[in-house]
Amino acid sequence: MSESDEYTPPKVWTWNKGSGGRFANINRPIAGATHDKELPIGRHPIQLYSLGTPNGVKVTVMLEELLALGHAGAEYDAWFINIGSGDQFGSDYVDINPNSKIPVMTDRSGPEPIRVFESGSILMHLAEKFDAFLPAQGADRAETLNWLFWQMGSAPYLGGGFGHFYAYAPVKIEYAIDRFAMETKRQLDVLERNLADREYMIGDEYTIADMAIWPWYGSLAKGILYGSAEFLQVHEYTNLIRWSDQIAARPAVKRGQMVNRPYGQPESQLLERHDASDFDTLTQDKIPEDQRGKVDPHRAGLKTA
Ligand SMILES: N[C@@H](CCC(=O)N[C@@H](CS)C(=O)NCC(=O)O)C(=O)O
Repeated sequence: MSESDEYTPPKVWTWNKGSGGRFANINRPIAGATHDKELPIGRHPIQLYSLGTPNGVKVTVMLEELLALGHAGAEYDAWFINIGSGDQFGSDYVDINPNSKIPVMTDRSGPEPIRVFESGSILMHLAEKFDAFLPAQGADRAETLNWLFWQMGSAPYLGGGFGHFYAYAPVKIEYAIDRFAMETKRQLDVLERNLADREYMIGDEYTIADMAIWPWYGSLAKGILYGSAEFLQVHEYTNLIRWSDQIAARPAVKRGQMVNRPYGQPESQLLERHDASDFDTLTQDKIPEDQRGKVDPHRAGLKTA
């Protein structure tokens, strides 16, 4: 197929399994489980099943920030979900997230486990549970939720729109890249203007809005996403870059980014996190070479905490 090929949609859409492109093997037009699979449950009140993508990082950053504040109830087990091999379609997984996406969390601190899916919902659940990073009332609370929901509604245009057509689609379609590059630059400018006279998204206070926006737009502004720095001229968004650097420097953010991360430098990858000490002892550079990348060291019996 080339861009100049005419495409006339048939009367009824049918599933073309060989459509190509990254992720084509996991995309399906139906929901639900494809196989029976139990999910492991660890010893902590919070069980997270995730992967170190921008949507996953929002939650691990929040949990690390809560722990840094001294909230022991935010101790968590972070289990590695390989979306490339379809873990999100296992039966237990679909029971807690019928949408089959990472991240998903169960809060097992009460009499019955509570399932929480959608990263924005997870951030709100944790913020309300620990009364942290979400102002309790008034204009600041409204402003935090404004930006939190802005992120949830905007990032699909960045990831599913721009990122997909610029970096992952099997053909480069000018119309699609142009449309989503325009929208992405508009969104970057929305953030740039907001951060011109605010330290964080809502003002002086660091909130779940920053945690939701940073993994997507902070990375984009730093040229980390989709190899698109020059194409989008991201260096022009100087307020956004200042904010992005400021957040990246937080110790909890550094830790949160490492969790469930299967790429990057070996010392930045902690495939699963079950204990605070794992950051020092179980990153991929610290485990035997024949175990790296294949299994989590906990599951391999290298650590039993
Ligand atoms: N709106 C969802 C989006 C989650 C999402 O798109 N997750 C992606 C990874 S970043 C995923 O699990 N993809 C697997 C799939 O599409 O099968 C959220 O914020 O939690």
